[in-house]
Amino acid sequence: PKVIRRDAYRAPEWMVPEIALDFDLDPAETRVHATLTVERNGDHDAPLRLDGDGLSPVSVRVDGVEAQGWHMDGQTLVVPLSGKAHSVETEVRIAPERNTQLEGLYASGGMLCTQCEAEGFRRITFFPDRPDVLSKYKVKLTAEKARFPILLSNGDPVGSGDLDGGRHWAEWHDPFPKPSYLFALVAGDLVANKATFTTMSGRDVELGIWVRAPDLPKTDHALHALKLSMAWDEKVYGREYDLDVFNIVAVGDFNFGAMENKGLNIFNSRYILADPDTATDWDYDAIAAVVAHEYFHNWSGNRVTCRDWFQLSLKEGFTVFRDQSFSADQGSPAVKRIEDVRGLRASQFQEDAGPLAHPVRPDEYMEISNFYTATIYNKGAELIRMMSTILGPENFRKATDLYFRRFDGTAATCEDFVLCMEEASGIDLSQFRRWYSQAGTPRVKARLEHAQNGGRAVLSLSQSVPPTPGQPSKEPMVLPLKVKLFGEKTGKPLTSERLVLLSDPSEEIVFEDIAERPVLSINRGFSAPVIVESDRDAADLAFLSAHDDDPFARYEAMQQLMLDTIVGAVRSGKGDHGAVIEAVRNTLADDRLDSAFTAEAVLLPSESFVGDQLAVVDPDAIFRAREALRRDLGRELEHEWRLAYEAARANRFELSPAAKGARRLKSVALSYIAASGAPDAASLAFLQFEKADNMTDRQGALTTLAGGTSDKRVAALDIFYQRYSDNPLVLDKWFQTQALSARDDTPETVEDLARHRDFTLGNPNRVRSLIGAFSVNQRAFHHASGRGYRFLADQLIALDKINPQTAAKLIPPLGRWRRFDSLRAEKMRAELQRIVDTPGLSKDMFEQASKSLD
Ligand code: BAL
Ligand code: ZN
Repeated sequence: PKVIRRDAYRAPEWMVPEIALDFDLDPAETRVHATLTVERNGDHDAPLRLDGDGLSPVSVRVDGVEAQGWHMDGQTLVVPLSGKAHSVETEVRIAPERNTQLEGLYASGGMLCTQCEAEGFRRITFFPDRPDVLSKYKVKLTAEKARFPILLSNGDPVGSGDLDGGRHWAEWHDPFPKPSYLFALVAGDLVANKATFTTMSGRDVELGIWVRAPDLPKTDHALHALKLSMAWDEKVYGREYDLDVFNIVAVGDFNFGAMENKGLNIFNSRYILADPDTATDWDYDAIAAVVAHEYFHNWSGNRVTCRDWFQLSLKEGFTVFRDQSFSADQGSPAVKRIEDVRGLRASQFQEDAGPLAHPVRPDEYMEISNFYTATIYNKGAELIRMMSTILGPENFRKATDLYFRRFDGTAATCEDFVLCMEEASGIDLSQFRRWYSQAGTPRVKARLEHAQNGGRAVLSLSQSVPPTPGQPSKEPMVLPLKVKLFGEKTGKPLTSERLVLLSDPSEEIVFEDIAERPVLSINRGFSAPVIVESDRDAADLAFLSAHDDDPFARYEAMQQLMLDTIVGAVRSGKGDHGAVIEAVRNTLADDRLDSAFTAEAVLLPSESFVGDQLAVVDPDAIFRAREALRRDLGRELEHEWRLAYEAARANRFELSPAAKGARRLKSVALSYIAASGAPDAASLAFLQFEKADNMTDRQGALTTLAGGTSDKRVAALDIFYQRYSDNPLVLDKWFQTQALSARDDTPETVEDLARHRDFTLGNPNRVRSLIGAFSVNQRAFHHASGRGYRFLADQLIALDKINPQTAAKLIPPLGRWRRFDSLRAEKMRAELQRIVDTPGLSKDMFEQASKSLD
């Protein structure tokens, strides 16, 4: 496959200021008639080249007459044109019901819908399918009225009517020029939960969340989140919504979480539908975050879009930062930061340390779908966060105002964004730009020395960035590190918080008048996405876990203490658990902490995060060491866990942050009671499972039972299955809970589940819930026999024929072979090789699997 390079960017040869699309919709055969107004861009005599994918033109007309001399160059339609501007018409036929890739126009659950980002529009009609070609769209949809009574597209509705033969039509105009990846249509038998939002300038916007009729009662939360997002973006960024309508449609089969099409967002139903019986608190929060994310794209992505796909983080990193800030403002900022950092470490740090590492602004790709990664999204968001930290809130707002003003209606670059940050603040970000070009997670070594008599403390910092594919050596970065010192004896702060901008390979920071032995709190709030290696011992970490006044740093100290303890046990074969037990005891006893924070703070680092600290991952030794600590925490603090459990149990169900925190702590406490081996643990879990009046409690109990050996496990799984067998989103939880189980027989169970009548490779959520979950279950997936690797490869080879985009996203666990012993590594490589050697492999899979072999 061809490699596309960032430095090969050329401006489009032809612009398309306007397009009219006429769809005669039918699942078996849809006719698409497109009329493009094209204008030559610059002084050249190149023909018009229109991207297509699987299309062949039924007709091509130029300025109203049958075109002469057009031809196909591979998938591209080439039309010779002589003048500066023309009208070009094409007609194609497509078959939505046969589209299993879920890119372009496809059928899902009886409706027709689209997904065009990144390059799906070319599967619908011939077009210069690149984000820097912006057009005004007029869209006419015609379909059978009984099957598709609702016809939606981007922009505002301008007309509709009935036709002979039971068909009807609707027309939509979008006055805002947009790239083709933001095009959308939906035709279906849908109902809407509607509301009106009045914008800050007093315009009324009609909001609609469209779903199938039985799902209507599950849409209030998403609608509420949408209103909150619209108000938040006005208040925090001064951004107002710009059309008369804003529609969201939920579909069951979807590759992404959701899609920000202008005025017509299309969502994976898991990020819309919620009620207490079927959605967990985590689901509720994720729905609000994704609704906010897609809504915020209206400015960061749609009004200002990307010049080319190498700039993807311009819209995704910024929009993730915006949705993270929104969620932080809705509940506990500290807990939100903890969750985001945990996610970053689990996915992005691993990506940055492996064969698929790439910069936030990549230099090349084969298949752009493979670059919707944690690096583009989550590390991209960290870059925006660091710039906002360096600039401060006022300058950051000035800079985003400037960015939106200057680039409104255009396709911009990451460089344009950074230039606005510099211009608005007067701060030079030359060196900071390396964050965009250098892959790899920077490491910081920190050593604090204190001259006991002189009262001076010296913090020595040094940084390095590891080599990554194609980037053997790195330049030093700018690392904004928030630092503070605490007195070991008094437990009080000895300094105020200082923002250190580490930009040299090594630097010394001096603190004067430090009267007692200081303990270092560093990278507070996770101010830089780096790995800190410090010489703080268990006593220092336990101290910080109790005394630091930054909740994130407190959590971080506890995590480091736990991590050091487990890693020590893996290395030596025996664990010294005393310090962790005492630190957890103190945290549980601290009634100033909110329950959600406590629940996070007492959770052990994941097996895979422990693995990331070791030169060679030994999944069985890690599992044993972590389980031994869990058991001891359970036993030694059994009384405390039971108290916490009972206190949390007293809460009534509601969706307030306090009640959600209580439920989170309740499930964590239950899992520790079970880990203690207490004889009544399974009955306690089963009772919670049976009596639960909400999915959070029910799934929390099910998770505990599913990981154990009690005979209640099978009963609970059966009851759960029977109760929810007609609800695909809840059935996903049933598959996922088993795929993540710590039981010895998980590999066999997962193989059986892949043959279950409710398992299908046709639905991406179902695939992720079983195959995706299993492949991150470290001990089960890395079973020494290699059966986990074989299973994954078999499934992905089959899935590639149906949905290559979703299949390719599941390759990374196999690409971690370098981190394992030679026997496992050999087996992992053999499976990757088998994938690469598969005849007819997609470009998506080829890129991911072949790079993973290197
Ligand atoms: N743009 C693809 C889905 C999302 O990031 O919102
Ligand atoms: Zn996005």
